[in-house]
Amino acid sequence: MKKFTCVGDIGPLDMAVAEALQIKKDRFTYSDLGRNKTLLMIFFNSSLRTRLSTQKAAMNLGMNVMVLDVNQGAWKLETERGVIMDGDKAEHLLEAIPVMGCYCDIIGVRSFAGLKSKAEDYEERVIEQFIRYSGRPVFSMEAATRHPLQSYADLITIEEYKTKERPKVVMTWAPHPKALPQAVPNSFAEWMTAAGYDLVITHPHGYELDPAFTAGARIEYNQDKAFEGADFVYAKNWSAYNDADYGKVLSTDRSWTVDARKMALTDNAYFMHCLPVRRNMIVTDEVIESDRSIVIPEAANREISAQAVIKRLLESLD
Ligand code: AN0
Ligand code: CP
Repeated sequence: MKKFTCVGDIGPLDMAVAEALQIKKDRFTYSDLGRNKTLLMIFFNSSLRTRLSTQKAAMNLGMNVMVLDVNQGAWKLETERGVIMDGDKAEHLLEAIPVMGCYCDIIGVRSFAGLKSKAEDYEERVIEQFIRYSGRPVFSMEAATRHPLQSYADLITIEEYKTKERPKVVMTWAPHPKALPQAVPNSFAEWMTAAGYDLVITHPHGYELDPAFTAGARIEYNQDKAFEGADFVYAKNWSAYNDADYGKVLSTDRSWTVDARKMALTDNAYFMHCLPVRRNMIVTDEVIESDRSIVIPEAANREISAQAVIKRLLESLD
């Protein structure tokens, strides 16, 4: 595997899950694989889980790790070609990327959607330039349109907790005060349909996602109806994807907050969220603290998905 940005990069999912569960049994089996190899993690945006779990995963593989927060301490980067750089940006991404590639063997990149231009976001300009110009295997730590390390961890978690071969998984939009990317829900839909689960997506009108990601899922605008018989409830906020409202917050309607009444409509579903979560906007205290909430084991699996991905990238090095 030379890059990891989407579900297609990881190959058959049953093998990816089996490999992850093997790693989870003994995460130090491959502690020599990354000897004298360096992982560079580049963050254009904040992170708690991705930062810590990915660093831990690389350390489990014996790697050295460097972390750069581009917006804290590095030069401000221009990303557009052709710009006269007479403003506050001192360096261009087109020099910065190959330079970063000189100092490491593998690069992880976090670069969220700007939510200003749909075309720019959905072309994945930043991570695609890293893939093209760094000379190194690159993996996504959440790019503009996908968060595959999260979805891989979500898949591992569902495989661990499911009691039916083909569980009903409900991804529900929930309110949030700020405009958030569609990366997590896009990616979740892509991975859950690839896994063959019964995926139902529920959201208010206007919050339709890119059909390229949701093909194979059922869309249900009535949240109560969607929750009926669910085995897993996956809550997430996202901003609008449609052309007219791209990147906007169309609703903060708290009748969409996941609460105990709604969870009672399910088949005793587990509650999931990628975190960070805003309590009593996305989900009530009661639900996230309940014994059906698996948000912490879900976050713990981020170390496992990252390790499985970095292991494959290390195995592909010349
Ligand atoms: C980000 C998002 O929604 O994409 C990161 C989630 C892992 N969330 C926030 O910015 C709150
Ligand atoms: N779930 C997730 O990616 O969390 P962070 O933004 O804290 O890395």
